[in-house]
Amino acid sequence: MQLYFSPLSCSMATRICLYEAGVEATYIEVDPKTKRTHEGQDFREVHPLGLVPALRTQDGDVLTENAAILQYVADSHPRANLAPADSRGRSRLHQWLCFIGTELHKALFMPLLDAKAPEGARAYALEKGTSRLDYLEKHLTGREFLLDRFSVADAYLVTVLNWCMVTPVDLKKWPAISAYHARLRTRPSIAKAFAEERVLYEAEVKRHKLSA
Ligand SMILES: N[C@@H](CCC(=O)N[C@@H](CS)C(=O)NCC(=O)O)C(=O)O
Repeated sequence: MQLYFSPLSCSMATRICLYEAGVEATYIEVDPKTKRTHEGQDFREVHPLGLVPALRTQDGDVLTENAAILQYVADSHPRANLAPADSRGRSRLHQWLCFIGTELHKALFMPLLDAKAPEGARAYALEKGTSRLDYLEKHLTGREFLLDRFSVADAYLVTVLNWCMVTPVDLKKWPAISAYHARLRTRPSIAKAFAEERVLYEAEVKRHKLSA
């Protein structure tokens, strides 16, 4: 398997799940500005939108979209128990993957992370995001994970919550989310993925500064 990723972006959720499942994979870094890999390949030849993650599976198929890739990793490694097997549990998983992808990742964090977003878009995202975080806070109160056990949705959520470090979303206002985030960051697969990608992220920032 080959995972196209950019450091500390949403693709880190897939790396976490591959570590959880003990899968040997090749990690191909994509520069989010140039859309090129270190080998100089134009990533848009792999995914025309230039969005990570993209996963090339063993049979050569390219899968895109976090929700699809994460469930593919879970389904192809059932022993890792990263997704419920029953249809009711799977629907709940799907519910949380959609919530994270649409309400948090895209609606809340993307305008905050995008240097080109107008100020009004950031204020709007922050204001709307409050009710989403309140909702998540209520759900996580008294719970260890989003579902009954660790799942691919937790890998996605912790990845997205990391972006609070570089945006005005202050998790102190949501103690259950804050505690969940701090707890999950100590999970070995997550700590390893974060430490590795942080080094790559710092190198990426340096590269961008030099080329500016
Ligand atoms: N709907 C896509 C969104 C993926 C996405 O937004 N990826 C970001 C990184 S977190 C990206 O590649 N951004 C680069 C860009 O917007 O050009 C998914 O869920 O996989």
